[in-house]
Amino acid sequence: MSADGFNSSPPPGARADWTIDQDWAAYAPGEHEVWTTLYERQTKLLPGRACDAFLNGLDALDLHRGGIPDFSRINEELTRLTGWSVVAVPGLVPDEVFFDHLANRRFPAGRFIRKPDELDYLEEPDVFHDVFGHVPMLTDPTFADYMQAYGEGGLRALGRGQLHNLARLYWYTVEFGLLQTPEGLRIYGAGIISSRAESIFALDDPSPNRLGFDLERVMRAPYRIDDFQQVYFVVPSLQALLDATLEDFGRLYERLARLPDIPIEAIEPGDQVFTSGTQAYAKAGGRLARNS
Ligand code: HBI
Ligand code: FE
Repeated sequence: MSADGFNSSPPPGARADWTIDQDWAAYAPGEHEVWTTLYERQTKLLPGRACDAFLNGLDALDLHRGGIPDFSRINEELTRLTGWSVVAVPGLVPDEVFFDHLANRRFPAGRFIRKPDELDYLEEPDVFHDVFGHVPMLTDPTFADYMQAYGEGGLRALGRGQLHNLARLYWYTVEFGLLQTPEGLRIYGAGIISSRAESIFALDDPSPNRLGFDLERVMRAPYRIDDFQQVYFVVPSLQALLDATLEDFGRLYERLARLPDIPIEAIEPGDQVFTSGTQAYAKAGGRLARNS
């Protein structure tokens, strides 16, 4: 345990909590162009696909100024709305650092942006995935409370060695969650919203299952990090997401320890089924099939 209470020491140039200065003036014109290309692609596509909380957040934060946003400018409005702020980090940070930031209403966003030849897919979350994908939802008070509760839960889960269950909750909500609305299913998950192809696939493609959100069910579902999801979980409202964090996670983890994972493409008898998917995309080899 290092002096500041975290197990792993930060990379050179980063502070003890792994944050760095965004140094907005240091971005090259080409990096701002990548942001603008991605931003314009997604904002053409997302009306009618992204949920209202996301679209309202995009407007409230005025992200269309062109180019990579200056976090200090975003934070003036974001902090006024929900007390959240965006902090710059070099990339993925250790779990306990990540959860500590979320528990304190700080969203760690990668400072770097992908290269022009990586527009469609990248390994690690960059500033477009983090700030375009995640931050607009943090202007919604209910979702803002959910993300802080998730951070607090993450710190507790770390203490109990239960992180893998909680990582699935994050994955199937914050990253790849769908929301039920009177107009149909809408996206709130950042991993979908920041991806042109998955913004289409997640709502329109007959391949994936779309199932009703249930906390225990989600925590038993493995996930894919390298390709489109084979299942998406649908919440009836953002409030339902926040309400789920009020459950007694200790008893939930005890139940989960005795229950096997549910295969990623499976539909269980108790599932609320919005789409019983063909799994054709996954059967055809996924991303490889798409590019071939
Ligand atoms: N670090 N910067 C950053 N961004 C993430 O999304 C992130 C992370 N560290 C850990 C992590 N996510 C996951 O382990 C959690 O989502 C569970
Ligand atoms: Fe993310």
